[in-house]
Amino acid sequence: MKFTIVGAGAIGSLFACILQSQHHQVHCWTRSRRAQIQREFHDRHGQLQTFTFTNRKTELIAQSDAVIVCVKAFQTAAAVADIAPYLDAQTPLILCHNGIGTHSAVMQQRPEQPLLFASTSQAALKQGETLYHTGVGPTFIGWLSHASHSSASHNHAPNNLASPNHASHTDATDEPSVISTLRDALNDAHFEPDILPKLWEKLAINCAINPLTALHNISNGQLAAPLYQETLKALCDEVSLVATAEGYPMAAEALLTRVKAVIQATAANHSSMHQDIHHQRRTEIDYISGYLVQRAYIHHIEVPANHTLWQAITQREQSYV
Ligand code: KPL
Repeated sequence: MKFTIVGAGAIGSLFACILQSQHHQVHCWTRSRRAQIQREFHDRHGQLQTFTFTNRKTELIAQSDAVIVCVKAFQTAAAVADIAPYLDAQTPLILCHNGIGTHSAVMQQRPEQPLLFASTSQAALKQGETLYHTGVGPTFIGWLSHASHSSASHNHAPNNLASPNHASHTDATDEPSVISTLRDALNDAHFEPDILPKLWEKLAINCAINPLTALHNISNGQLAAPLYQETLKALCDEVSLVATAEGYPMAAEALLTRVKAVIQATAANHSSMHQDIHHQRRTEIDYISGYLVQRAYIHHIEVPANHTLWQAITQREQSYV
């Protein structure tokens, strides 16, 4: 298949290398104006392979069978606007980032576009042109909603952070052909007609791990220390309440167990928010803890643990942005 990958950060580069290694045609669309980009890819078995991708060819967007947008949540709407003039209206557009809340702006721009979301637990570290595949985990891909459904009932949240609904033009159980390609390529990828519970599960993990590791300048594994257990429990209790109010019931204990499993499985890693704060970059906090707080507000649910972390990370960002 022919893919365009928008954004060649860690996850975008990982998808690009994996797909090209499986003989798919991969074209990248990055902010860099270079005609080609290169990655020295260290796979999970320590093998090194060099990949070269054509960059920013408008005709290759038009010819793509699928476009995967792997930029940060706050860059997603602008990235879609950038490629929109060249995008065929039938091409599946797959968003992939941490957090929830970009769909409204994208759907407003592209109301007819088949729109999906990929929530991945794959992990990668990019240092310059070198890419390390640092963790494996499942990827869940499913339909996102369309504007005709999303705005009326839920659009009280500022910044287009309304809760998504399902696609109006497509039967949600329809599995696009790109999914079977991604399933083969990514090894542990699954089609989820109802992607929202998966996004909330990942949101819980990110609400728990990302801000705490960033604030305390620690690896994911260091969150297993007794010092953090009370806060992790409070964060999971709050996410469980809000997810349930949103219509995605989640037991708080199950979420906490899942968070602890991810802390163990990714013990040596530094979370994406830790890396963003470390490099004084903007974080995805508004789409993680911020999104949780916005939805909690709609449902009149108190979320003090998440609110505190949202504010703390926002203040940290403002100290350098
Ligand atoms: O998704 C992640 C991130 O760093 O953004 C986790 C799961 C916390 C792994 O580090």
